[in-house]
Amino acid sequence: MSAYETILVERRGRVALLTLNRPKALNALNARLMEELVGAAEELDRDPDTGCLVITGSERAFAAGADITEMAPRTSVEMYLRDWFSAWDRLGRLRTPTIAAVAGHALGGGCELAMLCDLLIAADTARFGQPEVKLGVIPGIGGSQRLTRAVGKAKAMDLCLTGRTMDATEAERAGLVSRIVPAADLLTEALAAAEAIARLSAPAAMMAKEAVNTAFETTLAEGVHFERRLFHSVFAFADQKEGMAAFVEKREPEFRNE
Ligand code: CO8
Repeated sequence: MSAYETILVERRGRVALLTLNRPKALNALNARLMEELVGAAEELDRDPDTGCLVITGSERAFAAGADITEMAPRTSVEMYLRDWFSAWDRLGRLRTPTIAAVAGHALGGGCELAMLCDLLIAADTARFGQPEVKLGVIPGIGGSQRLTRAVGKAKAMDLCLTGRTMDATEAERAGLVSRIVPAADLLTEALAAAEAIARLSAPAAMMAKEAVNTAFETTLAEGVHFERRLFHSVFAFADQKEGMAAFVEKREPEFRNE
């Protein structure tokens, strides 16, 4: 994999760890970082040896938002013509399960990046918010939509209109965060979760992800129908036979992703 300026990429077996690496700017998301992170994630996603991606930042900040210095002089027409920041949508289309491991600030685009991941594991130091309104703008990477789906209108309005932040406990209670762990254990816990996911049958894990994501895009009846059809199709996989045989034989399954 090529060398990057704004991220670090590390392989740990079937798990890939992507670390945002602009510590002096609290991992502010500039265009370079967006291109590198999305490009690296897509490359890993295409690799059948990748079973799970973990995206993390530093102890102080997961990411303090889009890079305000870079964004400030932009014009509306320039942003429209370049479809500014639409590359982030590609992260939401990855098929490999993704985990955001969040410590410190996850603000604006940082909160939106975390919400683009499938699981959000938060350190007890994490703080989430959509403070764009304080800068005279609004969320632009899906914050108003994904936050509202995650925590409901009452809290989403509160965060988007006041710009206040929520701590990890409030975020977990509200449904934004999957798990809270002590800050010192964040990476260990996130990597352990990633390794557990990466040991599963990859097609089954991908289908589970697809089924859950479909819940956000469709009616209940259509979603249940889609899930049922996926469920039926899973019985064509050798991994289904292996998984159930292993249960009956009281041993660990050996999935071959087929
Ligand atoms: N952009 C650029 N630089 C930043 C950012 C940022 N978002 N956040 C922090 N930095 C820089 C600071 O300028 C500072 O740099 P320097 O040392 O050179 O002065 C350095 O990081 C450290 O920051 P602070 O000194 O401010 O650290 P504090 O611990 O005092 O405060 C905070 C930390 C509270 C996180 C504070 O830095 C802050 O409020 N940051 C901005 C948070 C914010 O408003 N985020 C939202 C940005 S807008 C956005 O994300 C919109 C996304 C959608 C765009 C879609 C377009 C189509």
